[in-house]
Amino acid sequence: MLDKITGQLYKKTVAQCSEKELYASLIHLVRERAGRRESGGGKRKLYYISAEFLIGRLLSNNLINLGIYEEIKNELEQAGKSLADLEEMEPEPSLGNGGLGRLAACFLDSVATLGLRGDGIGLNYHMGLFRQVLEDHKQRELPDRWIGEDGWEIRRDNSYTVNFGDFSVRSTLYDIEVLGYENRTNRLHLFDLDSVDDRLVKRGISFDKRRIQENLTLFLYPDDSDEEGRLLRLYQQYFMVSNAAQFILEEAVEAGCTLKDLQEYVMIQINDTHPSLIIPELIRLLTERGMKMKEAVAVVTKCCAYTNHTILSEALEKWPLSYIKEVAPALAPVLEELDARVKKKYPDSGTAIIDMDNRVHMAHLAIHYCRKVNGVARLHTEILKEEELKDFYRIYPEKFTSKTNGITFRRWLLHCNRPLADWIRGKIGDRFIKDAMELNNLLSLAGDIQAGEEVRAIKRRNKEALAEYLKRTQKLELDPDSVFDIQAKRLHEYKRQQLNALFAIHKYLEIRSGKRPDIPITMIFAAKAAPAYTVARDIIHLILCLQTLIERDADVSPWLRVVMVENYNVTVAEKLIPACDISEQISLASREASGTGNMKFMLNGAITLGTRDGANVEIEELVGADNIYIFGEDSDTVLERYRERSYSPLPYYKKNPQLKEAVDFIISPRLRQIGDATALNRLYRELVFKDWFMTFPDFSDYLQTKERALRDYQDSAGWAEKMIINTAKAGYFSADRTVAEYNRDIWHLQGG
Ligand code: 26Q
Repeated sequence: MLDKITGQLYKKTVAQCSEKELYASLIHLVRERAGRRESGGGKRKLYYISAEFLIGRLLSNNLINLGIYEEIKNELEQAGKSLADLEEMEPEPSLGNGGLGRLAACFLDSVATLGLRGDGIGLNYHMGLFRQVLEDHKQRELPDRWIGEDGWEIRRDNSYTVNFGDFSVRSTLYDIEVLGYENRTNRLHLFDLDSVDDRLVKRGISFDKRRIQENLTLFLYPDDSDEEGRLLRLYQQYFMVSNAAQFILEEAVEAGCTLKDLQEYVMIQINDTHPSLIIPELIRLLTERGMKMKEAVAVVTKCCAYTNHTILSEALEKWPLSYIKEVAPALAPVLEELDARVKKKYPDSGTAIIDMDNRVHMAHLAIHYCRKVNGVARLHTEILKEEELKDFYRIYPEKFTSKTNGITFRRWLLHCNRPLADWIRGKIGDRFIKDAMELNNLLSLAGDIQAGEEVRAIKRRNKEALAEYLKRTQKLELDPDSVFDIQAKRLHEYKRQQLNALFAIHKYLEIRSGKRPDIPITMIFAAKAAPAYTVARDIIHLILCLQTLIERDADVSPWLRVVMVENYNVTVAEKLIPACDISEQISLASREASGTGNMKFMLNGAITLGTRDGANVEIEELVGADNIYIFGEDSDTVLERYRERSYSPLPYYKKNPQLKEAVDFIISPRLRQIGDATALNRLYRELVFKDWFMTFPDFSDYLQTKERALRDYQDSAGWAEKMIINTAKAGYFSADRTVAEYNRDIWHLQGG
């Protein structure tokens, strides 16, 4: 099959082609086949608009979704070539920070797989999230250029004008085809600016933030914590929504829409508030075309829905009205009008769009002027309704709905863990690929000795593969005979990598004092910190110092290893997740909206060690208390503490000698010899005097629960039973289920 393409393109057989030629031929082949699958579906179309699409590498997934993976792999093998080598050539498009961006990518896969008409709309960042290098026990950031000559992007003819306050720009559209599993092909539309200049990037990832016409789509914005560059981010947002609005109206009108009936043609899902300016922008365009304000507002409200991904107030976007007047002056009167309508109807200032300090609350805008608002897990939605957004819930109870996140099993099982996928196929057939609830049929194998040995053998092979990969790419040495305990996610205080690091210190001191664990433990961390987020950088520093300390300690290192894997991204996740025994999901209860890594680990047979937070709550319900390790205070207690502002870490520190010993070790001479005393001191003080995410109250329970997990791990048959139950119960977390629910309750698209 590939021979035909290489013949056409290069007049060569597969065996004669270079890797570069084969890679280009595969892209060609995929495109040819993808293009044949676009028909079907009803009149209404979904536009999933998001500042991030963390799509990851596409080659293998596209081959899987076309159903030709095995065939191509064999054809290459017969010609003496390896598909794995070609996969490694593909640069990863890291067009997202973490969960929110990856969710958008999983949803695109599921929308196409369910045969629904739905495209993504975002920005064509020339550099995705920075590449992380770990040096001198610190994170350094490098630019990550991913666009090359042979890629998946197709340049389109669409081009629009975007008017900013002081100048105008023209856009260019690039498309990436999104192939559903044995179903339709949709598109990811990424808008770019022709005048972008890559040469603006100086040392690392720094660049002149004021030269908007040259830098607008240069970078994915990596910070959710610093003030600098906020204006640039607003320029990016307006560029995205202005293009999106023009594009959507153009497509609708072409399909026969009269604008008054826009909701019959268009459904827009707004991924967090980042694209929420599409609401006033669409209203503006409709009134420009002669529609009355009142009607335009009603029409647009019917077309839009908003997903909230966070309850952290610092992550809720508020823009000074003056910024909006500078960046998108045409939107200011529309926002003022929308705000006036709200204030007239609901005088309570807590629900205003523009507050007393003239800041525009993007979430408030989205809630008032969308038909639906959803949280991303049950607990998260409950907290929104009862706490964070309670004033809005009172006004619009019918708008609120919960949509527990999901993941695509094509990437997070079939592609990343072929041995397990094949094993499942052998046991229950392959219907689970399209109907994930079929995995439940594995339950009859839980407790089966033979089946247990088989899944353990697969896990063992995956651990070896990870060890081999990390040795080859990062010179890290891992012992596959040890238990792999993994925490892989963005670095954030609320996710509490620091709690896990305190465990590492505790364990280290225990081993030093002569108490060896029954089985060696490998603690694996993988995380990027926002460049401006000092505490997060300090936590990385601590972990790297511990890594070195233990590496150099011949008494401890046979029993405990701490490793920080460099440059965590989708590609690395695909290697880590199948090799995990214990999945760390230890956020402070109430802070993690859902988590999706937790689902990926569970699906791949890891057992969760976690708090009752986000989707962990739903995991616990599904697998039962025997098949998950839950610890720590619950969200009600935590929320109460926040309300009372009563929390102080000091009493815990003083009362608990094990905790004090671990925390004090951060500033011990042994660590300061390895690391940077300023950073270690700062972290120590942060914990002892603030501990904003309440690690100290959970420390003891965490310790005990983790020890229990480590003990249970040694009962191999019992552990294998838990593994099978976790995989069997993961079906609920298929993004196909999530997307089907969005469609049932929000989008109402016709299936293709
Ligand atoms: C905001 C303002 C200025 C600059 C940046 C930002 C910004 C950027 C990215 C704010 C938030 C994000 C990303 C948020 C995110 O990834 N949230 C995660 O979403 C997942 C999918 O729903 C959930 O599973 C996670 O629990 C949630 O943390």
